[in-house]
Amino acid sequence: MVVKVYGPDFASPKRVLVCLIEKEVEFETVPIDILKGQNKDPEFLKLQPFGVVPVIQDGDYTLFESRAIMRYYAEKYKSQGTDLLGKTIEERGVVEQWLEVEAQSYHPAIDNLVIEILLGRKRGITPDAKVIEESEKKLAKVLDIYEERLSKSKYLAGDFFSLADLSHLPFTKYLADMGKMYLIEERKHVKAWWDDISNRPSWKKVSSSRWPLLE
Ligand SMILES: N[C@@H](CCC(=O)N[C@@H](CS)C(=O)NCC(=O)O)C(=O)O
Repeated sequence: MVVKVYGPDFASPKRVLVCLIEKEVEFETVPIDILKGQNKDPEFLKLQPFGVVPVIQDGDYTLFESRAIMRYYAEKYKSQGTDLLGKTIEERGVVEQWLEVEAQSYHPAIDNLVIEILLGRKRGITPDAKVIEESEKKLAKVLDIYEERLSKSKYLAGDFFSLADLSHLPFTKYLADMGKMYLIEERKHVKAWWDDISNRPSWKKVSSSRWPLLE
């Protein structure tokens, strides 16, 4: 059964695409243009009641929330492709810890910048300088902690690439689109980590696809 991934051109679905490629799971994509409001169509809302992408369909199994989908496939195909969860329950715990850090601390700060700068530009709204400044400060604080962590291990959860690293890929790419890559580059270990994970063939393949926010 080929997995269907809805909304491939947006950042959150890209987490899922990278995960499926790493796990060597066959998939097809279903375009959903959120800029045209297709994510609020009644048919789409039957699959994803919150009206956001991604959602996957795997036969008659439907799942939404990008990180939940990644966890599902990383577990379902544990011994196929890249092991993204760690070998022991302790390693798994650390993967989960950094996945939560990404979701609760890293992502919200970048998301605010994306809303103000990229979406604002797209919609012709002047960005709120105060929100930008505060979000950037929050992100810098998180990255200082990453710098410390990555001075001790190659990847966030240890010496293996995991879902915790993968989950950072799509939104960190937005920093480049916003001219804010210095936040990564001025931290030696964070930069080495980013250079490593962003050069994985899975991410290169996914990130070279269409990127509608900047059209
Ligand atoms: N927590 C959700 C967030 C999904 C999300 O916000 N997706 C964005 C695209 S990256 C979206 O569909 N936005 C449309 C909207 O907010 O109307 C996940 O990780 O799946």
